[in-house]
Amino acid sequence: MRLNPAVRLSEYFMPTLKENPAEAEIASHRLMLRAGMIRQSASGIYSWLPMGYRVLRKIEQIVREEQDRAGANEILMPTIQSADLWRKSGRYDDYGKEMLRITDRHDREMLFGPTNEELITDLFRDGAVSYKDCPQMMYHIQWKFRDEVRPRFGVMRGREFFMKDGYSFDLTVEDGLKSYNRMFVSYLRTYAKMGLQVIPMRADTGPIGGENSHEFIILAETGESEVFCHEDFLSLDPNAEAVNYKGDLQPIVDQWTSMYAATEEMHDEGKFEAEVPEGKRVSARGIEVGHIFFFGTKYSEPLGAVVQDKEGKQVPVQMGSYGIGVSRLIGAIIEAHHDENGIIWPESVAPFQVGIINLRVGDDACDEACEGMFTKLQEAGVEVMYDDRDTKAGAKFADMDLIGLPWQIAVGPRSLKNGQVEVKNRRTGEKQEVSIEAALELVTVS
Ligand code: 5CA
Repeated sequence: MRLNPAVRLSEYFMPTLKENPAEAEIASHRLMLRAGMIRQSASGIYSWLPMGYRVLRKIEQIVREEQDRAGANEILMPTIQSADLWRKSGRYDDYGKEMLRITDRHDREMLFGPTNEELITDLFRDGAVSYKDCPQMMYHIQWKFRDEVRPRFGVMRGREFFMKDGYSFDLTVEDGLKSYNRMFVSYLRTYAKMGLQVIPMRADTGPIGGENSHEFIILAETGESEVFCHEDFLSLDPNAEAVNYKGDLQPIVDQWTSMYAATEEMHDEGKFEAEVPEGKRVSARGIEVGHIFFFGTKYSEPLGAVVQDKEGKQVPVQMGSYGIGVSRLIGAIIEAHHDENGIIWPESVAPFQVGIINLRVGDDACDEACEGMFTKLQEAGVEVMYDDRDTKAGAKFADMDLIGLPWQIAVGPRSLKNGQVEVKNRRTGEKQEVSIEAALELVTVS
């Protein structure tokens, strides 16, 4: 997947808003609307405009790379599913009103998938024969629909949302828990790559089911869940680069599960007080950006997903499922990285690394300097957005801060007379007047 490496704002569709939209209650929702990333088309259903879609793709790609690295195989299942399989697992009725049910022209009952345990179990049942087909892990990144009672906070709690859902198939419980650990560790890597400090918390399994489950939580005042954990999680380093999936992952999982961390549903105040010293007790709000489950044979048994074991016996496979809220992550990242002027993207998910601001479009020297840098940055493989619109300087600076690219290079006639341009680091706010060459060097090297 290759994203367009360079765009001119005069040709880009980025309808930014000066005012805060009244319907947006939290920063990420406000900023995504203001930066022209998304537009609501119906309650909890959004269109993704060029800037928003670009970030969605970047996050999706990080998720994909980390799933591949952990040994999962990518597939694509449909959004529309037949009700039959869901009757077999017993979830057709259990899921209730959250499931969007559809009838086709032949009066067959269909549904827009809220998740895919049934479908993938059926696929595995159909193709797997013996213990040699285990272990197996597959994932897909696909739109889901849940008719949430209260869609809110923009992409945070949508009705249509983009999810990575992965599934593991193992012969024994022991192996199943190894797969669970593998995903656990790959999640630490995934979120760290996006600039998020995530905390795995013991969690309730809800309609997915099973005994063993963790939610991956980002602390944020605007989070929807109440959570409790040891303060030391906030400085625990996932040391993402060091993970080697060939080795034993248990020590890493142990390190990340030895301290108290639980969502509201699983919280035990007595245990919390006994295990965590008073000054270290964090009770806060959090955003759930991922959720993993080990549920054994809950689906394989009713759906007949059995394989022959080494003794020739037919046994149902041990399964887990692993979700990441890809579209929700955009909201979570913005909640963690913004200021009063706008978004501050971590480099790994920034739509572009550099924004060039031409402060005097039509001035030969300014145009030439900007065009030159625009070309050079492309040649250096740096993703760049060039604000070549014929609008006021103030509006251009405000838009560039709002969309939060890591680096800005402003080019105006006065400084340019001395061969200088202004480079600004969006995160620190630090500005430097430097030569064009030095500016290119600064934004390319970092
Ligand atoms: N089948 C399992 C794991 S693949 C599953 O569906 N788990 S889940 O229900 O917890 O969803 C996985 C992730 O999707 C959640 O952790 C959350 O980050 C995201 N998510 C769930 N509901 C929504 C929603 N309404 N809007 C945006 N993201 C959501």
